[in-house]
Amino acid sequence: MNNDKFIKCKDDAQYNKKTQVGQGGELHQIAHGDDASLTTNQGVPISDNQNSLKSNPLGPVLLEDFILREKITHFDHERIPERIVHARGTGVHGYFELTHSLEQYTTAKILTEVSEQTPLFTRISTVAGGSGSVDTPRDVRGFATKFYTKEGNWDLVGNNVPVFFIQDAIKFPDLVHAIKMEPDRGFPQSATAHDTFWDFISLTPESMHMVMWIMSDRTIPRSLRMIEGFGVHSFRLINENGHSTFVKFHWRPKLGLQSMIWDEAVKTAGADPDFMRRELFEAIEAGDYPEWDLAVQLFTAEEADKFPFDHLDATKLIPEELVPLQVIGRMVLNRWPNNFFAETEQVAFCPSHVVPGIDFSNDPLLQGRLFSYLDTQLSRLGSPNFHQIPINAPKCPFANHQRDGQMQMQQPIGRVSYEPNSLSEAPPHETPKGFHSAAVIDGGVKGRIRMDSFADHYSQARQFFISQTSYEEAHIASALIFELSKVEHLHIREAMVSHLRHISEELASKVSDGLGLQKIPDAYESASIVQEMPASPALQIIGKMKGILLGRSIGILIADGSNIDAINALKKAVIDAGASVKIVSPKIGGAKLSDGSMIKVDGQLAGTPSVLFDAVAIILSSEAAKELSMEAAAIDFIRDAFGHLKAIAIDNGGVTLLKTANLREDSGVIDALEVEAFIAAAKTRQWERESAVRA
Ligand code: HDE
Repeated sequence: MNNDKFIKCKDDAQYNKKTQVGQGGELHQIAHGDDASLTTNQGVPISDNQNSLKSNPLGPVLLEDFILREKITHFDHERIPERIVHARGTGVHGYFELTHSLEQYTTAKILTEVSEQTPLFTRISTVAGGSGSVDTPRDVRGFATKFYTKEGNWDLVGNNVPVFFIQDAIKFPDLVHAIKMEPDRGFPQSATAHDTFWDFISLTPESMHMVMWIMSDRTIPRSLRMIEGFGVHSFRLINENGHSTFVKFHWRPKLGLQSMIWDEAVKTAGADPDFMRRELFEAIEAGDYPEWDLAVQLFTAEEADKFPFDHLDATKLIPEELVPLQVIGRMVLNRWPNNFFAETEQVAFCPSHVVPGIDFSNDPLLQGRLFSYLDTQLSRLGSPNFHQIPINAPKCPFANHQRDGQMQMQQPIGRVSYEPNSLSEAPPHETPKGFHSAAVIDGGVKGRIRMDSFADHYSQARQFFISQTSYEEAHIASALIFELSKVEHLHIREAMVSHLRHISEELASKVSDGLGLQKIPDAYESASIVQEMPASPALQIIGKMKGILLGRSIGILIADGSNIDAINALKKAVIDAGASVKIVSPKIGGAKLSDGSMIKVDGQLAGTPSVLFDAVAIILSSEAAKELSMEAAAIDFIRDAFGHLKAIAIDNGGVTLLKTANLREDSGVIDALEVEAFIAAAKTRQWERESAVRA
């Protein structure tokens, strides 16, 4: 988008103007004559946008200045309430393409018309922080997609974790109050590491499975392009005969799963608070469109009855080993919004937005959500006409007799606004193809009852823990120690350890030891027997990392005198392998290389630490290496890359820096000339190094 440029001549209101036009040409500029003039919202051309109207040059400003008042009033009302949860989010347009028809199970066209592309908008968010919070807290990521299908909008509003904290929607306000900043002090922003969160959790045993997920590295993803997405609840698909099948939805990233190391996430927050948003933006700008497979788990009510848990309980998942995933299509995100507010902020997701052929299950958490989202959109967007905002409007025709309300943008014609009627020629009418609920027979005793089948709170938490690699298990223990060390009340720390004893005695004693508890607390009284479930490798992150460089970023630290051949050889190999390269140097203006040529620099050393990269190379002349050995930013660059288990390519200058940083060479530290070996090492983290850098 072009920027307005107005250059005020000293004494008169002559301006040099440049027209501002949005990409879609949607800007409300009104042309007067040949010129596209700046106008008020009433279309009145403005002659002076620099000075308010005064009674005399030194005098007070006049109330009469309608131009000033209109501009300031509009500005005063620019903000709308941010989302209560998931306030910070990043949205992108894209499409869904079905590759495998589910015709046998559903009438929904989006799930039956193979090769058809359905436009969509996906918003990925953190949960706890405000809209201005950082991108890399330890937090669940929301994963919400609005499909603009031929039969109306379908919103799949999920998370990057397949389970949730609570079983019943009535607990949601308590959970969110506990997780958000504490009301008396207004902090912490976007962090679970505080007393009220762990107090609530320690008194809510049903949250233990989710606790395992949020303490794992799933909640510190490397990139929004490298997360999975889950619809969480069971939904229903309904076919032509009215027969219904349960379904769980899964998004699987084409780039594979990848997470950060905790220390890396903490430092990234300082280096680039918008890291995730920027990374996604840059990928889309570069044409590296992120892609996910959509997969389903399908099962009948009879099969569900045999599961050793209740699939209507959102604290449980269905292991892939029990019900395998079937890939049915793919999502590509390929267009950044024109305007953040108009699209990402105003998009209104509601799990109740489904299309014919898709229906809800009785999951009590889902049932509560069906009410909550519509209600919250009314408060956020201020009008029942929020569906008319372009980002929310269906792309198929829609018509009914709902009328009026604040900010009505449509002008329905005629005298009829009711149904049935005989006065209009082609009134919108009911259709047999319309939405039908599954014909389910429900019965039982009315009451505030929680099913016995919801009582097992530890078995799947335990299954999750034993499914991890030893590195991931260690990260879960460290995360728990970190979080609980921030909790001031001893009894809360002890209560958490008493829950962990049902998940893993080893984990409980590690955490107890890490917290310095004098004695390991007794196990919490469990409402049911903990079942021994088999390990499910699909629950790991490391097992799902892809050994590819695609989508990753490599930083090369250079300075004046760096060897041009080494830089070029590395750059070529990295780009050929699908990654991007950024040159980091002490000065942003460029560096003079060994052959006297100048190289363009992408980031200045102090502002571009190695946390921003997946692997690094250090190519320095011996003089530059000596100079940088006195530079904290350079030492941190290599020390952090080492501590964060990254592959490091070094030449002789790099060796000097390595020694100054007091680091020892290992198999992940590679001679810069061994380009192939570096590429191979950069495709993963150097896990075996971890025991050398963290206890
Ligand atoms: Fe949400 N949730 N939620 N949630 N949620 C909201 O709706 C709510 C839950 C999720 O990018 C709110 O528009 C209740 C589970 C996402 O705009 C609100 C319960 C899952 C987003 C709300 C839950 C989610 C929200 C706040 C318990 C994963 C962001 C603003 C019954 C399956 C969507 C808004 C976006 C947002 C309520 C639990 C995912 C208040 C009552 C479980 C991705 O309506």
